[in-house]
Amino acid sequence: AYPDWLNAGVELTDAMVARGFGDHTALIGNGRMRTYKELTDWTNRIAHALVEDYGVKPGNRVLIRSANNPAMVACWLAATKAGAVVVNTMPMLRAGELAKIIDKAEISHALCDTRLMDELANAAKGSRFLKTVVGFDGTANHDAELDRIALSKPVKFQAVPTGRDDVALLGFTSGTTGEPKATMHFHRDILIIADAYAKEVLDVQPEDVFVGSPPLAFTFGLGGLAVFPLRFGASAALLENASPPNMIEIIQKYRATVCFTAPTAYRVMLRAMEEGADLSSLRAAVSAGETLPGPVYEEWVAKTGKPMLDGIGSTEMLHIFLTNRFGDSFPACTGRPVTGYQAMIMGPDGQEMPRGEMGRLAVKGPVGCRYMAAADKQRAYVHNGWNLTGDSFWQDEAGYFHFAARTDGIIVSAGYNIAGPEVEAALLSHPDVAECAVVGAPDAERGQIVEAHVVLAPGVNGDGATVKMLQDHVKAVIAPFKYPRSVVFRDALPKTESGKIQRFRLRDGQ
Ligand code: 3SK
Repeated sequence: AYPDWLNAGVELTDAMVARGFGDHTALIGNGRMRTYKELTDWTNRIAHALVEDYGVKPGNRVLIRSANNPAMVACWLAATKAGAVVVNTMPMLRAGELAKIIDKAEISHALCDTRLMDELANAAKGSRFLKTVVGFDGTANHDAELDRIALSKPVKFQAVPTGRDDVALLGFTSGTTGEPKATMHFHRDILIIADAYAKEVLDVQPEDVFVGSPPLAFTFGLGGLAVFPLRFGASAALLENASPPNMIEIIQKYRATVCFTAPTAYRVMLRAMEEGADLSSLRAAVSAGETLPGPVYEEWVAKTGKPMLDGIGSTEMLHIFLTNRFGDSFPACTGRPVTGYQAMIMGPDGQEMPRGEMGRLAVKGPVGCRYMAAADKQRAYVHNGWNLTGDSFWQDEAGYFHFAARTDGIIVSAGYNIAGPEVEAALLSHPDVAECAVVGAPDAERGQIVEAHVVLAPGVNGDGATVKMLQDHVKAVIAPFKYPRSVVFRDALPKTESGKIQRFRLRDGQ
């Protein structure tokens, strides 16, 4: 039960100071540690600046663009306290991708790490909605416009009295077509994910130190690296570049206890353990974002003596809803629903499938799935409160859920969801590409990689230099992580009689 009036930003800062965590470390990043009191004061000063100097009003949509650092968390919490609806975005996004989000979410204000300003400035040019772009300094220097103004403000701020069911956060998913779609999350939802998953499954304690790789812009990262630690008085170490070696360094330095990342990174960490990396401080290794292969789970258990907690969540449902647990986890198994959530395998008729049979995973839970301004999506993906996911699963006799396949053609590579059509559009914007089709190809390291099948324009040579040129082109047009790691040149693409590209043939290696 949550009170009618609730502000998630206040609950994660001022309320924690009131509960006695003021001197406890909240955030570590860019070489500095911030206590809960310092974080609270910082967010209150920024909130003053947003309201008084930049005219942020309750309900305004505020975009934040940054890598994972304490300043990004402070901006998110401050905007939330000011009653804004926040859209956190990844630093890799290019102007075209940002422009779509700005338009869809009707963003009025943007807070941007000054190091990432160029693409945002381009996206803002000519926008009907975005009129105020403010720079902050994501480094430890805190020497940009927003930082300077905030410094002149009081450390107390009367947060906007938001209702528990007021929208606080928009989570964007790329969807199958690459057209971004927003899902709406209430102030209450932000706390629910902590009070459900993080409490029940991780049993977070103030002594815990969290580390991980998912961007805060992805709700997996926002939950795992900000909401969960802050809700329970624990600490989060934030890394702008969360490569496995950097994560290992931080785990060793701060004796981190909880890690959130994808199997690709855990694989690299396992190899590093053979070279002497000390990961013994980790009590919880949470794996999500892509399927956890059984052998990776088994090797982790063998090397650490602890389970790896495989989970699945979604931006639509905000965070993890199916999970393995300490003392109740198995390889190649995603466990059972988090307490308060229900899951079932739905057949094409909308009815639950018998145990052992594969079907679409549907979930229902306290956070709900609400698409913004997309009634068609809501009708297609939410039936009687059940959110139809993009994954096929089967449930065993004991009630545990097992992943089978994606149902929607999304390519999941090293934890990133990539829509093939978006990569196709980027490739087709190059004059040397006549036709193309993009599919996911199996890959031992990344689970899947983006594979582009390309028919070149007449007279263009398909050699190594062309591959590199097309890869660079994609990286320049859309977020670089979406580039095709494999490019196959073809004389023609397989098509049906009516001219539809048969991507399944390409997936089958035909
Ligand atoms: O499993 C995922 O991909 C996911 C997505 C959003 C939020 C949380 C998770 C684990």
